[in-house]
Amino acid sequence: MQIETLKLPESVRQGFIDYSFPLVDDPKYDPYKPENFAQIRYALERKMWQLLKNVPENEKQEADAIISAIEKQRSANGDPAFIIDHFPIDENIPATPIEKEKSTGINGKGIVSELALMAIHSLLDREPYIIEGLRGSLPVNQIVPVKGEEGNKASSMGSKENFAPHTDGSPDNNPPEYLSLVALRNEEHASTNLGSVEDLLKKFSADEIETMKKPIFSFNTGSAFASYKEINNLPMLTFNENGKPLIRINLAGSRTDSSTGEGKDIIAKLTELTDPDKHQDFVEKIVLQKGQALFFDNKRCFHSRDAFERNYDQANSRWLQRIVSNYRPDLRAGEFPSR
Ligand SMILES: O=C(O)CCC(=O)C(=O)O
Ligand SMILES: [Fe+2]
Repeated sequence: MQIETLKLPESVRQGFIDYSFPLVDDPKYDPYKPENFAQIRYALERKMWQLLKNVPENEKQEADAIISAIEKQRSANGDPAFIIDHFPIDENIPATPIEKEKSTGINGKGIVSELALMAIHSLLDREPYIIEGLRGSLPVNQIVPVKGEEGNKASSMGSKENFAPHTDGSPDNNPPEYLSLVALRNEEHASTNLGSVEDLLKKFSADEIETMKKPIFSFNTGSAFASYKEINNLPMLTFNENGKPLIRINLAGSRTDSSTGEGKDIIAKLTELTDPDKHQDFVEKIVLQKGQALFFDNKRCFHSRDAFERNYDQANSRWLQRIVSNYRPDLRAGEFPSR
């Protein structure tokens, strides 16, 4: 898979920060209050677009590359991932939160990187949403290595162990379609690994692919969720309207299981092929640097994170922020939000 890295023009980065800061700096304004959430997303999306369309001549090429990547990503047909470099992030990054729930940004209300993630998802025609019960039920999740969770292989709170390959929301009725991660800090150089399902399927026979399409798989949550959830009798492989393969998987422990032997064999083969330590050529190792944001189709890719040693000083520990989103429903066409 090709993962393009595109630079956000400086005038867009700075313009977005200048626009957002008065907003988040107002202690009375909570962007994540439900009635504000939709409104602010719309305002941020418009601002980002306006900035991209009005760059000075010397930044036109950079801006056009971003606009073209955004347009390609709107239909789930082209490359399933891209990286935006020079992403708007807070100038003074606060200490990495100890707790998984809340960022300690401006007034505890979130910081500019969170708002920029929302703006880009909206431009991609996706609506960020809140995963109820996960990490304080906030739209932006703080991905930090949590003390006491070092050995957790099934959660982004872990560190010392590889975080197993997965798609987000595997036990959900409607797993997120799109996902992004922005790095505020990654001094530990922990790698996020991304592979495309299209490339992965080349390693499977036609019979094995048929097995993946059978409703013989079950998926359950791990410890990150407030309450246990499972979903049964589903295929792990489906296809979108462009014929692109979509997967639902979580290879940590028994978070994906099957009622049949052939299903179990598939899970074993997937575990083997996607092992983060095996460095397969179809898996990209991405060490997100401060100010880089990775955007990808959650179902057209699987992702994992390599083991790393958390900074002893928690204040400087790795800190990513994540948003998930689904296609924006077309209300006029009678579509209703799936969540
Ligand atoms: O920490 C990482 O690089 C990946 C985290 C992850 O899988 C997630 O937040 O969904
Ligand atoms: Fe994930």
